[in-house]
Amino acid sequence: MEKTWRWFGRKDKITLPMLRQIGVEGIVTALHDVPNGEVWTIQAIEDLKNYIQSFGLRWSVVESLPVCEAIKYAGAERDALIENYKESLANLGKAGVRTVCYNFMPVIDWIRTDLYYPWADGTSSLYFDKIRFAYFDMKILCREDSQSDYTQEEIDLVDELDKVITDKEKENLVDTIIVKTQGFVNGNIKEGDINPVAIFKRLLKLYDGIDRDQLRENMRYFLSAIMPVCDEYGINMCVHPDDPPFQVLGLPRIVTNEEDIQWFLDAVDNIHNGLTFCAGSLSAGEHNDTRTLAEKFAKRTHFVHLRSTEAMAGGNFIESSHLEGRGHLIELIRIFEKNNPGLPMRVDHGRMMLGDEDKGYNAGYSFHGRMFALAQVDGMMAVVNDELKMETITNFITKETYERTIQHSR
Ligand code: DNO
Repeated sequence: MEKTWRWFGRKDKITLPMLRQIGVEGIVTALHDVPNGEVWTIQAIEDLKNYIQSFGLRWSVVESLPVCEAIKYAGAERDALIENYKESLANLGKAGVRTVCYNFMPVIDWIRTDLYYPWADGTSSLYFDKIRFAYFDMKILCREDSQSDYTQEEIDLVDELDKVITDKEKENLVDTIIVKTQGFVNGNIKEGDINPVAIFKRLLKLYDGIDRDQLRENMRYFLSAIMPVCDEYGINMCVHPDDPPFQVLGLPRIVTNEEDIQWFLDAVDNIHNGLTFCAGSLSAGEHNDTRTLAEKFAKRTHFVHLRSTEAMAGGNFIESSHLEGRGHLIELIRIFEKNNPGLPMRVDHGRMMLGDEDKGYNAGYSFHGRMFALAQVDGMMAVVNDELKMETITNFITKETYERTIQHSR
């Protein structure tokens, strides 16, 4: 697999020369300064590509070319936005950047309730606590009918929490769920926005009456419209699974499990319509086994995120070590290297460690933690590639011996 790294552009404190030193080969990035929905010009793309190349690296994957909300909920501006999207894709194609990651999650991208969940060894990682999330939904957003999404036991726990939670904790919850984890990925809400909860509620309203079937149709519409450009320029689109992979806040989520993945692959049956296999997102749902999904969808996977999670009691999950948890990363590398070798892969989030905490990195995107994870994954890849080499040699020897035996017996 190609070792790639998510880099947030020239302003990223983790610089390209640093990445060269730790063995990164390809860069995963986006034109972060271009507002969502606007065309990525060929000049801006070429500029960034050349900058990356001047450090001996290549721009391997775009993450993300964001899909505007109006495309997802089929607003009046949908066709105009799709035209812009196609133009950006064509420009990327002309510049030779041909793997494009995006997501089709309404309003909210990935969700965590805690950015610094402590481990006994002094490091920390990202965490999702179902009751705190339900608290945000029921007591902060005060979403109509939210109660019907939770069990009586969960509702009671939310009421208990309400008695002890501090204002600071409530503020942190809002900041974590809809600002810190979102600002740098989807542009809906940014750091510094006044009253993010009100903005968020307005966004939720846009999806009134849109269920899973309708969202699926909107995804089919979008993919069908862009496929001709992808065919022309050889662009591989790869949708990121919903993180976590279940329904939230009354919004439809449509990339959560095997059936969902099969649906969108069949809906637009074109090799350029593919998947970002995010082991972390998929493994956060107990209904998913990453190994089965990888076996099934390896050929339509264009990009891999290697990260693991540990599902815990009550619907909580934690981002675990890359060597452990429900991600089964060693086995995934084996499956991908056998069935679709050489895919770009990036270690996804890493733990906060050794001073990462004070650097102001984007949530999840620490330096030491990700470097540590990359070293672990590098080791896993070396072992798998060795195994595969041995397998080829053994097959060759067996075949030779077999043929010689046959010849002798003739
Ligand atoms: C979170 C990321 C996601 C991902 C987008 C792709 O860390 O994995 O935000 O970049 O969903 O569009």
